[in-house]
Amino acid sequence: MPSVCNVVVLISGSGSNLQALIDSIQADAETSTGHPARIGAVLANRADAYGLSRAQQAGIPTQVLDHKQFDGRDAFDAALIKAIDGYAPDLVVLAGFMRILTPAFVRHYAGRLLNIHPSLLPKYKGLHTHQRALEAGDSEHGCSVHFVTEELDGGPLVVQAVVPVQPQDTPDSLARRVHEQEHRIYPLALRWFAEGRLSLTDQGALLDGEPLPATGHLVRA
Ligand code: NHR
Ligand code: GAR
Repeated sequence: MPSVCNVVVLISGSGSNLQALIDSIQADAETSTGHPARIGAVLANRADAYGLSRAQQAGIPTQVLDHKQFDGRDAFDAALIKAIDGYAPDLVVLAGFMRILTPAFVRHYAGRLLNIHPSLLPKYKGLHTHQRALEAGDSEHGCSVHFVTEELDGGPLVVQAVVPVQPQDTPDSLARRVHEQEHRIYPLALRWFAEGRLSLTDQGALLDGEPLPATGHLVRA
């Protein structure tokens, strides 16, 4: 890892996870060593993504690539790679990015592409995770940070936060509590990667050279 890990963040919407990453980096700005990461750019596939305003507020360059302007996923992902590589990132972070990425894209960023997903993977890959956890009557739900591989929401887990489900929970109330945990574990994973402590190998995800458990590092709300 270079002395500062340069990060490009991809978003589609509100960007509250982006904000948590920005805040965690800024909180360290005044310490003697500073934070090991900087966000070099934020890219969105929607011009109306509120996270673009958050980035601009923090003085971070932004760029929009509207997937609807491209003829298919291969063309969109090729343009996305070109735009991202213009910022020479050491790490690419998906923070509520809602487009499935092609195998060519995922391979290009192998080992330096992270996602946060609102469930305790491998449960509830895909969408509407909070509703599905409630419908299944689960007593615990949560969120996961994982390395992105070609298998959708199936890459090696880095960290999970477990959130107890309460009897009165609705998808919205549960989502709120899961979000609080997302804002805790994504900065943690970013710090580990930027410090050079977290890597992806043929043996899966390693922290400090040791294999992480299949669940990733576990934290509880
Ligand atoms: N790409 C690959 N190859 N692998 C992963 O693990 C990925 C990925 C792209 C995004 C985030 C993921 C999530 O955390 C993610 C992981 C979007 C969809 C989806 O169905 C599914 C999973 C995720 C993100 N997207 C629709 C599509 O057709 C569009 C939905 C919309 O625009 O609202 O791409 O959950
Ligand atoms: C987060 O809950 C994230 O886990 C989820 O979208 C939300 C984005 O919130 N990601 C996915 O569902 C990916 N398919 P944010 O824009 O406020 O960070």
